[in-house]
Amino acid sequence: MKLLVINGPNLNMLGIREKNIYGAETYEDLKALIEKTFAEQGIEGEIYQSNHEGALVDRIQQAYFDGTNAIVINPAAYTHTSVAILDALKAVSLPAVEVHISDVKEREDFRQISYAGKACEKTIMGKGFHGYVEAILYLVEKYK
Ligand code: CA2
Repeated sequence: MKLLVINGPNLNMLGIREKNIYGAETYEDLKALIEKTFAEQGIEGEIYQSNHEGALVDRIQQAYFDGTNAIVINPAAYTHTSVAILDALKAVSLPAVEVHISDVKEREDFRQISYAGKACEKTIMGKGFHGYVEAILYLVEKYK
């Protein structure tokens, strides 16, 4: 099984600011946790991060051609604005799980819509970095 984890804008800044919302651990720590989960599950995995909407769309499209079986995605702020990312997820039609580190439903009104979430079969939020582990385990259980 080949799994792709996609992270959107500013998530590379984890642990630097807004520690009260996203925790003190860094993006490197998050990548290490995800890599460990890939290894424990015996699956092939890739982690991709970009601050650019079009680059995220390109990477989702690439997943259709490179043998990816499922996607875990935290589109970050683009969650709440990007129909392009929603359309890309629909276009590739791969099983996808949406992850948010914070509990988005307890936050500002402008965060209450998720476009990408409309193409995802499950959303995990408010569980910190562990949400990524949960998403991977869900997809492995269902599709491996
Ligand atoms: O809770 C999440 O995972 C979010 O996707 C994070 C996004 C936010 O726009 C979404 O509404 C919820 C923001 C990620 C920005 O991360 C930062 C990290 C360090 C310092 C500042 C922002």
